[in-house]
Amino acid sequence: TSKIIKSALISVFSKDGLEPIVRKLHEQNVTFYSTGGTEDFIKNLGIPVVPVEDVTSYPSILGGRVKTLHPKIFGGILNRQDHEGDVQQMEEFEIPQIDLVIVDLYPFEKTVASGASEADIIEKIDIGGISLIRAAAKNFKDTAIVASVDQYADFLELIKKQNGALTLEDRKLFATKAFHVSSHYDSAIFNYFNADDTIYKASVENGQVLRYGENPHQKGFFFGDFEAMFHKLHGKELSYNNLLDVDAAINLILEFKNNEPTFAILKHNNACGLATRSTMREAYLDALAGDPTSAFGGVLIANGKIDADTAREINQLFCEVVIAPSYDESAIEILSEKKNRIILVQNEVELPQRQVRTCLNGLLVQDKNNVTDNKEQLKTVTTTPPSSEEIEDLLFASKICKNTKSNTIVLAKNRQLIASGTGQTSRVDALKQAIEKANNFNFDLKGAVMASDAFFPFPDCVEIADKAGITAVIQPGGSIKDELSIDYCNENKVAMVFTGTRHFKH
Ligand code: 93A
Repeated sequence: TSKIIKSALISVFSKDGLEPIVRKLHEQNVTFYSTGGTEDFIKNLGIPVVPVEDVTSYPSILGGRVKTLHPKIFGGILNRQDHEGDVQQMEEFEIPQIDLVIVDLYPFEKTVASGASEADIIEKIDIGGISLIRAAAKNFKDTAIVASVDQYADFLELIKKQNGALTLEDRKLFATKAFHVSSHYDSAIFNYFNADDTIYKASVENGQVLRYGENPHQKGFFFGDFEAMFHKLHGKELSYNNLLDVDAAINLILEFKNNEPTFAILKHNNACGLATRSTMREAYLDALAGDPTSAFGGVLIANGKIDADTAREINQLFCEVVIAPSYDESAIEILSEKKNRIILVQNEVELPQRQVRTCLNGLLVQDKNNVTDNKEQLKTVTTTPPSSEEIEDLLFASKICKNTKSNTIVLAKNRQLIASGTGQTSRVDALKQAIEKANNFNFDLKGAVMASDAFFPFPDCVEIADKAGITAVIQPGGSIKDELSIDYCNENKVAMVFTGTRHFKH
């Protein structure tokens, strides 16, 4: 798969750094083909070069707009050397083999940035160069591509190291970089043409428009296939905030996919109620009991079928959205009594494994947090171990914690979310908020468990929790002051387990 380079087409805007490449390739008797300015540059090095015009028998026309766009050039780049027919046609049409293409495109972005006129900018849309790049990259099995001045140095080092030869892996890597160059280049052209948001506005006409964004003065759009994920049985159009809540809800309930009936109520993307019970009705009622105040206007989700009994209970609550994998016919009838209530059937659809959000003038991309804490992973760090009921509650709490905005503390007992502190700037504040909420709704925290999305830098949290009646704690561990929290727990017979996995969510 390693191939020595014998011929090269070079057509570059930036000649900086080209000379040592040309000299190195010349040492191994490479035949050069080239365009106007680049050809002059090579000739001036005293190295022989064939003008593309000699290959095409065509001059550069239309002021240089058409110089390399010719079957004899593209044939030389795109032919497959293991295809009998290709080899024959190469001979038949006297097409020269081109093993390597070096291109550096017209500087489109720089020209835009310089404030040049539209005519000048349009002239800097490279057509031949981008085609050469795409052709060579497509045919990486036989042809090598260097697609930017930024790659000259790496390429030179490689051919020096490998005596003028490239492996298939090398060629594929350069092809990958080439498509990166070409896609970036086309995006820049698109952004220039779309400067007044023509396409953004066109999507309004395409019906992906939302009533508004997060607030009524913000425009909002959804780009995705909602219908593939959900079947809407009833209710008004989903808003931007509804969609965010639905996203949070399905990710949260996924943690309880194969559990007994589990019901969750969300507000502002966080769970304000969640319970696992032997029937869906009980699960709903105990989720609601977690925070009946916040549940008003919330998004509801069940991990299993919603029956008529559950629907009757839900019907007493004002809620925006109800989601479940299925419903009894009578449950749909009951839930549909409220005109605006959105009822969704959730289909089994894979969720994206990457998460994207804008950041500064670009994007942040990350893998989805697919780790769910499990029993095997827990490390008891205290002399008092958690009971088996506590272990179950700890894992239950940690699933909610993972799906709640940081900093978060989740308090749970008997597979019921009792209270959480969400999105706080300090962990102590999150804990205090959770305890206060639990007290407001008359929960007895004696024997409750606490989950934290990240480690405790000080022993203050375990102390406050202990004094509130909490008997077991789950947290990632890993603070340099872990020992202080562990010591406190040992002295006060609190059980603590480490997971080793942090669950920030911002
Ligand atoms: O105007 S083009 O789009 N038409 C072409 O056929 C063509 N072929 C190569 N521009 C074309 N190129 C570009 O010319 C290359 O991408 C490179 O940026 C430049 C090199 O021109 P010269 O060798 O004359 O300096």
